[in-house]
Amino acid sequence: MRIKKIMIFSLMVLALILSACAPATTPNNTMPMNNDNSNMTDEIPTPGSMTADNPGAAHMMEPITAPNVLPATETTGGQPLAYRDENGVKVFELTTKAVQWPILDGVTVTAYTYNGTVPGPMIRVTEGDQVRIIVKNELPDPTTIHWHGVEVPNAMDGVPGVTQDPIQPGETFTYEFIAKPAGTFMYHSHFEGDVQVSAGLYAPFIIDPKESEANPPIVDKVLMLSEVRMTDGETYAAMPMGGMEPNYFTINGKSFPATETITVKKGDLVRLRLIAIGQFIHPMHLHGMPFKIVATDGHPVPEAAQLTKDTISVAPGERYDIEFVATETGQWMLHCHILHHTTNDNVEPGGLMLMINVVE
Ligand SMILES: [Cu+2]
Repeated sequence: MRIKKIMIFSLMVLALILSACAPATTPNNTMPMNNDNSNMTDEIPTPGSMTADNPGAAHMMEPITAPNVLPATETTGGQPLAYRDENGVKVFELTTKAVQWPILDGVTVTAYTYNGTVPGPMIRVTEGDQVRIIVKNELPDPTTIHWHGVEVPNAMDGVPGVTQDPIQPGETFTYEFIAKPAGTFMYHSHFEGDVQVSAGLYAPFIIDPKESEANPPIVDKVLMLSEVRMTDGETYAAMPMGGMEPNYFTINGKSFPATETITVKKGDLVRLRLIAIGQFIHPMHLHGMPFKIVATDGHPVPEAAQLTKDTISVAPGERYDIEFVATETGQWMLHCHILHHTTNDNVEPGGLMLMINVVE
């Protein structure tokens, strides 16, 4: 009898709850959100959305341009940058400039670059080195450099309007700091980063440990992942929130089949330092052999915590060092598993793919 009363009471409560919820779920609901999306958009703009009355967004829509953009004189980005020694300080020189950068046979983008390549040249030093980087800005726009993940003094952090004034066109700025800790890092523009980074202002910054590694890899490659939009011969920064979808996807500034083929010997320990610098996440999948994640964002993963995987999602700003022993000969593909990212202007194969060629 008592159970029956509880059941009746419960049903009444349930009926009350359902009646209270009903107006929000009936098709007769007249809330403007359901009836008129355009009004809703006018009244409450989505943060970061592009509207005609959002002048701050205008730069996103414009093609990447600069006066007198010359064809690139180098063909490969991310190559080690030479330095000079000044009283024990390693001095590097960077010039920001626009070039015509081929990403593929017959496809050339207008790129903002460090020293004329995409990615810019690799700065590779040893933990504890004093480094000085002299940056000359030859772009038509101001810029700054952020040393992503490197533990620099605040004044060297490269945030315009916070830690420094922007480097104006024609100006030079000098960064100086002690390189630490060891690991896979990068440098990139921090001025209108949504445009300038997408346009090519990014490069690897590798800090080797002071003590030599117990089991160093035979092959050690940096792979920087990005995207770009090309329409009607004009280059645009890809803007995922602004309807500016990318149609080309690059590894070290090249789209497959122009990406590098990495040739290794059977038995070699291979380290790939994956860096996502665009505005999209890329789940990178290796055929044939699993790998271990040996470092995340530059920091070593203790051996007991190293996951064994064959696909690793690299989100914008992240770095993963992965290692595998090339146990099987053949052409093994490494590619993004968002399969639209393995196309060139919607044609497969392309984009974020490369071959690892394991030979005897
Ligand atoms: Cu992808």
